[in-house]
Amino acid sequence: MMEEIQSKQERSRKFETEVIHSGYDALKHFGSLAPPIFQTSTFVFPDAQSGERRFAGEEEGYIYSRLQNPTVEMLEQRIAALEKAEKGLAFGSGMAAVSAVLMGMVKTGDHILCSEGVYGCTFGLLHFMQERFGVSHSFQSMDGEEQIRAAIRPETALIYVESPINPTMKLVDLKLVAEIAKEFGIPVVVDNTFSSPYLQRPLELGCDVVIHSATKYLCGHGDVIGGLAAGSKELMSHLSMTTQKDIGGVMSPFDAWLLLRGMKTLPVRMDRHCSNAAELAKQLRKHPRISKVLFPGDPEFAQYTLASRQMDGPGGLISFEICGTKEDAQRFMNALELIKIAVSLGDAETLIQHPATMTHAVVPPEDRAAMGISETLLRLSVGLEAWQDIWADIEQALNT
Ligand code: 4LM
Repeated sequence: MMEEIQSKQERSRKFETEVIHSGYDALKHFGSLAPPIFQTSTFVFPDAQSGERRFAGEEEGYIYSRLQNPTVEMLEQRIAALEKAEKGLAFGSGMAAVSAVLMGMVKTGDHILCSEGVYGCTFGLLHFMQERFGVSHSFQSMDGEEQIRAAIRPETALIYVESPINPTMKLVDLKLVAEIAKEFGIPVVVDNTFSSPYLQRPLELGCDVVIHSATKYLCGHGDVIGGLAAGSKELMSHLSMTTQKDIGGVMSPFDAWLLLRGMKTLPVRMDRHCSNAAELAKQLRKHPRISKVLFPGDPEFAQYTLASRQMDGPGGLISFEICGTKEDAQRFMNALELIKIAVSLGDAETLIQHPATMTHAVVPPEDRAAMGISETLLRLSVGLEAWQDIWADIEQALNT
């Protein structure tokens, strides 16, 4: 136990340094402490032959910002360092990253095995791929070895999981899934948005690709829509030359710069998100008008042992059910004063949303029920304010 704590501390010390310095060398940029924003669409070739060689991949050098941009590359190198990957890729949104990875890794006739739930737009994309491109999928709780094995079909080409799952907070044992997938030669893709690499690094557990909606904790300030993916050099290069380049959902240099800036404070922000959420979960659990609390840091959480082993902290998201009906849940939201009603998560401001009518409204009611999303479930993205103020707001709204 002591060794485990020590190694967690060492890892986070290194992480705290890397998140500030990786991907950028000031002395290569006139000593500018802040990274320059290369706000350009295209790059000038010294002569026609050089242009020809660059297009043929025979000469190093930039061509066009949909293919590569120096500021965006700094961010790609940073996420690779943090996720312990060989190579990172940046996209214009989390969904651009999800779609580029999925479309780049499967083909017609393949099957994608998914965790018991996924973000609503990922659900929509999976259905679109099924209807238009003949790529099937199934959702599966992955609680045990036998369950995972039984869900793998001959045509399963990819395993796609969120952990924790949005918004039910259920966890997937990433090491177990990766071990079984290896036996079958199936790659495992993990959407690591809810944890951020500060709390969970799926590649270290044997998974193959990590995806982030960088819009969330990595940005941390609610002012960027962005996505990231990281994995082996071979796979990321394949994606970069196919679905990233040709579908073209790339990130702008300015958004990459905002992310490079926001990410520097990820560890300090995340520690505060985690401690605030832990205090609030305790209060919510005690309140008579709350019927269920879903928070990986709660000792009564069904997968508390797995959370303690797999994650370096519980994260800043709490889902809870309030007693009553959907209308009661909406009345409670409307009575909040400090907490903002908004989708998204990981910002300084505490946000609340109603998954059944917001992030997961596109999911049909029966699928929502199977995922564990009820009409009274609310998702709280705990911000960086004083937790006592957040609790006071929740308490007054519950009493209204
Ligand atoms: C939300 N989520 O939950 P972009 N993966 C996960 C996500 O939660 C999201 C995305 C991908 C929410 C947005 C409104 C686990 C988004 C998609 O929004 O495309 O950056 O990420 O509130």
